[in-house]
Amino acid sequence: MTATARARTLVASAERMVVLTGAGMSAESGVPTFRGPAGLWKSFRPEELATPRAFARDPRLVWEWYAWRRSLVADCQPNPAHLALARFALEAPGRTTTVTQNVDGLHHRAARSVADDLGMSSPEPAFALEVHGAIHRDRCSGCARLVDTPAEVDATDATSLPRCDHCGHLMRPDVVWFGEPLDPDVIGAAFAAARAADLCLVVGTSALVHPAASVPDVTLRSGGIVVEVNLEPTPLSPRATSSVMGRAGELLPEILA
Ligand code: BV8
Ligand code: ZN
Repeated sequence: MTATARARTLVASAERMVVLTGAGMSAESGVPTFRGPAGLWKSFRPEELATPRAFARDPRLVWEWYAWRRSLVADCQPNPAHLALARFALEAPGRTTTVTQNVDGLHHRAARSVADDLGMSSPEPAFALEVHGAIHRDRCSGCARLVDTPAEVDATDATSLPRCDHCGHLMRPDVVWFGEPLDPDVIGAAFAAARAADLCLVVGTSALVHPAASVPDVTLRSGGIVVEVNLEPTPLSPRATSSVMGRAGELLPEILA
């Protein structure tokens, strides 16, 4: 039996599944991953820009990076991996919970388009828990007020950066930076789904960033198993019952068929 066929059998016999996704899930949509050559921006490592200290030191530079990523993501479409997962979740509501580290919103977009195709009123069962936030939303760095559809950011000079019309503080992307706590309700829901799952499907993540990277271990500790899909082995591979090497966009439609 091929690794893909085995993964498909394991997924088919799972009662409750939690899915953890990372940048590799969106790679085939054209969104650069973090590690490896594609992750660099103007020779900055993501960890150098995605921090409160970087924003305090040079908000214009940080906004220039997020404006670049926002415009890039806006031109990307969900790929067959996002669509297969959305269909799987919508066809058996309550059976699957998706937890994503991605801030690109592509899981939500896939959920909406598949729900339309299936003539379903609510895409919500296929919405992902965005534990690291969402790049298309702004949040005030002072009063935390959210702006869902922010204006395009002109990051050419610091005086033109967006400010809160309530308290005047600088707006920032509504993402979680390194050294910042995750939203306790969102990560709490992710861990609860991981505890209740008998299978954790891990797709396109190097499983290095915490606490998201410990979602599979929560499922393992509560007696469940891990199935991994990645281009290459990761620190998680030794703990996976099945590790399928390849591209998520090609493998997930087969595994979730
Ligand atoms: C916090 C949003 C505490 C912003 C991101 C325990 C141990 C060690 C360190 C820590 C620890 N606990 C906390 C830390 C510190 C830190 C951390 O984990 N550091 C790491 C670097 C060691 N964690 C934090 O700081 C977290 N906060 O702990 O707060 C606290 C508590 C109370 C009060 C104050 C503080 C916050 C972490 C969140 C940071 N924000 N993103 C933005 O996007 O700009 S993280 C960001 O990087 C992503 O969201 C993602 O999580 C991570 C990138 O990882 P991946 O998604 O896996 O991407 P990567 O490129 O690495 O890998 C891609 C994979 O896909 C590869 O394996 C590749 O082979 C594969 N692939 C590629 N193409 C394909 C594919 N697979 C299949 N198909 C393909 N086509
Ligand atoms: Zn404010």
